[in-house]
Amino acid sequence: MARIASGDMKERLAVYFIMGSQNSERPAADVLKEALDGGVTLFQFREKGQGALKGADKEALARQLQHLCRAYGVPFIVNDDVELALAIDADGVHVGQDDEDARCVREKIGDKILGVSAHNVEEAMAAVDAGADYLGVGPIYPTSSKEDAKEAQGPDVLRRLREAGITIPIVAIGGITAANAKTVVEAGADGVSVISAIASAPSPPTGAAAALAEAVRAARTR
Ligand code: TZP
Ligand code: MG
Repeated sequence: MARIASGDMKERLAVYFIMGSQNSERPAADVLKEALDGGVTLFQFREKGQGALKGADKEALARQLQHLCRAYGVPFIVNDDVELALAIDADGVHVGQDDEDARCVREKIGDKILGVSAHNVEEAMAAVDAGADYLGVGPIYPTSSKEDAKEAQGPDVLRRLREAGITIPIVAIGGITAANAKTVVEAGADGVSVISAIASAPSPPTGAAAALAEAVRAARTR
């Protein structure tokens, strides 16, 4: 297997849904299936925070959600947990600045997808050097889905990264909705990454996912 091509990665980032069992009162598999029906293009299993599953329970849920993603042909990315990603043969790993060093993760995962969170030009350049396939940039807007989230930066951070010559795929994160998706794509993001816009949408979240997909599609063709 070769590394994912940049153009394919950009396509995949259109609607990047992130979720763990802590993000919904409903079964995660139900929420994910309905979101996939709406057009989610990439999924990240992020099991962390209060009430998050651990050990065998975490792995069992990961396998269940991975199975669903496979049925839809949607890549399955694991947040932080390289060992879990390797154990279940996930499609990739996403790490933040405080997690395992991106270069070490790249060595361990070979050609799997590597996503790295970046908040500024310096972090973005280091992530590119370390072998990231995409950058997660945010929070763009205020968010209540991440306990230790930094201050919201606004869409200008995306513009600054592009102006500094960062050309790799970028997904915007933090407080993104169908209403502001156009703004972040126009500022330089290839797609949007969301937790609450889908996980906390009225049930079923199929329409919420479809609205995000439509907003990104429309913004890209402008
Ligand atoms: N990283 C930066 S903001 C964030 C993460 C994981 C949470 C995004 O959640 P929401 O609900 O889409 O604002
Ligand atoms: Mg992390």
